[in-house]
Amino acid sequence: MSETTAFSSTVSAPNSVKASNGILIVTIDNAPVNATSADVRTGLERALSHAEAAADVTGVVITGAGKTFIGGADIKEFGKPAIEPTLPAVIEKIEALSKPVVAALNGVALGGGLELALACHHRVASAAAQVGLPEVKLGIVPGAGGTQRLPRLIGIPAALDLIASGRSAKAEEALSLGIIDEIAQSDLLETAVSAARKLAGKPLRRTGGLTVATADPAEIEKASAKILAKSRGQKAPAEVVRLVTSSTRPFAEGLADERATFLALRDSREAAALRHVFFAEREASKVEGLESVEVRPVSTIGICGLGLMGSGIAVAALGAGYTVIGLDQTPEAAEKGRERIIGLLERNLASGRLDQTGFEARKAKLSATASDADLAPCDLVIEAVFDDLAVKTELFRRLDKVVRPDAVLATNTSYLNPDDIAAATAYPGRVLGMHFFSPAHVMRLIEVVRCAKTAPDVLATGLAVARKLRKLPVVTGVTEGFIGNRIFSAYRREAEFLLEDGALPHEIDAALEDYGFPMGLFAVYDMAGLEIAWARRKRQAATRDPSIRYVEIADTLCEAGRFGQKAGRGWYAYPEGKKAIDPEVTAIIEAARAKKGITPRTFSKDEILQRLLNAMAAEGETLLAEGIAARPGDIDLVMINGYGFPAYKGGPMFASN
Ligand code: T1G
Repeated sequence: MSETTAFSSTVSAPNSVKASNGILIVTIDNAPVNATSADVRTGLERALSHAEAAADVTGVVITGAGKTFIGGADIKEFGKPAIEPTLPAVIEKIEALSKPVVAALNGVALGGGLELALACHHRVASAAAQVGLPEVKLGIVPGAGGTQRLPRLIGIPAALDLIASGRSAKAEEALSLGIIDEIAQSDLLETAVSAARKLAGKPLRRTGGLTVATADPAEIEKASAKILAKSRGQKAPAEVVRLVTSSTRPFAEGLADERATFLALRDSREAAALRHVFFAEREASKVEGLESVEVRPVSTIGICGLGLMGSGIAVAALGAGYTVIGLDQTPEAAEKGRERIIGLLERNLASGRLDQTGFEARKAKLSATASDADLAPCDLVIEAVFDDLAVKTELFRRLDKVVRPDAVLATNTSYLNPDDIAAATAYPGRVLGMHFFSPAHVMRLIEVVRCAKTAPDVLATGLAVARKLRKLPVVTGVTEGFIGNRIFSAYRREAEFLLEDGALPHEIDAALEDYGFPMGLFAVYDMAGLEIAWARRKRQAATRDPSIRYVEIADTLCEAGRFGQKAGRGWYAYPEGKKAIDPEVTAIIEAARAKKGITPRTFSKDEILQRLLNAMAAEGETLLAEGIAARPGDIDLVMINGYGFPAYKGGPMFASN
């Protein structure tokens, strides 16, 4: 006879409540994150009905198996016909039960998971538990009571902060806010059972019946305005503000409005785009053929070149717990680099992102040198030296003599061919590309370049290190500019075609910013500087195919010394540092049109956008056909995380569907 009763294939409880003094301990076991699937909801409903009816049951504890309480509603069910019971129905049953229901948060309680816990009559958490309502990150609002119950527990300002940001709160903060009632000092389940027993037979605090504490209208107004300003055209944050600030109305009315809003947003294009991004991020790290490959152990990372990029990589590596040995050309340069890294850590300390213990631990794991020999203990060396083939190959040849044969060598090159660098080393199989995006301690994206000879376990090691750096690794094949710069070059080229055809820089930038890019292409161009691209175009001039359309406008700007914001003028003028349309640039563009005999026409924002999106998607299709990118979602992730493409539009490949 089984020891447990299975209320469904994912929800069970021990047969007898004797051992738990009349408390029914209900466990949700729905790998990988205990999402509230239809089976989970059915099991919970049956367990609650049993608890209500069973004379020997005096209370209920609900907990999760594994490291997660409940990771949320089952996103994979979105877009499919609803299956009863809905999550709100199960949650309503919990809150209305005549016997106490205690949530035992054994791990993260997110989205519907936290909403279920909020309807319980008491919440106990393990010290490692975290809670949050991240629905806005999926383009939706909480759909099972979160916007109505959370303000009843913690007030409107705190609820606005958590729900509109989608951030998680650790157990300590959740306790101080009033989201949870206690943190288990010993065994979580024992603490929860004891809490349920104390509540048995007593009047129960039903969250839905609580009154929302009055808050300072000015504070609410200020918080709301900040959220709306940050939402940059997304719908969900604005709806969160509306639902939470109106949670003082009758509970049933608020629930109905919340549910209707959730359903409408769930079926929106914006939510579909964000779900696409969510799943694409998880797909990106699944590389065919690497499933059973063992990664090489990495604990010490060498970083060659301690400039802006190298020092950013060092901060990320130190933050992930690695020992870091920095190398630069001279002892002075090495010391300067070490100071730059410490300076970045001090900035994190000052901002509260890092505490003193963390700062000291990182500092203790950092050293800098001008001597190659000091890199001997490194398991992985990442070079971020000047982007010149001779410089990089010479460095890797020196490293061949210093590090172990099984140490991994990674090049951070943006535009060189990593195969050429690998070919110059003694063990090409240990070479791969790790193309970080600057500032490397902030930007999540790393393009992990699979060179022709990269060994599978070296690629797997690069991916594992990238994930430990809390980065978003996307594998790319070898091509000039990899995925991101190939797409960027294609859409920059199309934008310059548009200039010749009749559009102006500020019109193109306005179209991109209206679509959701934080900055237009030409403004970005001016910020990055025009000279590097100009130098590359000059190198390519001799071999350029004259039959392919080439726009000379950017060359003309550079020849006139208009290198961008740093030079005080580029695509725009910058009087007192403020971007302004420059009639000189308009004249240069008009002259270029005349030289090619082009009769300019005006373009609507939609026409401009469509041409740019089509150019990105077309280049993406080429990258897929060439095998440079493994899947469309990878291309979307690169453009969203490296080039400002708005996530709530899903990326160029999603947007082209
Ligand atoms: N639904 C379905 N699948 C999910 C899922 C979810 N909510 N969360 C994760 N997965 C899958 C994921 O795709 C991956 O699948 C595997 O689980 C491991 O995920 C009504 C409507 C919980 C912190 O937004 O933040 O509740 O690749 O790699 O690093 O108001 O998953 O193995 O096939 O991320 O340990 C709100 C989303 C939903 C939380 C665990 N909840 N999930 O992190 O694992 S909407 C969220 C996460 C909602 C209610 C509304 C994380 C995690 P595969 P993983 P992890």
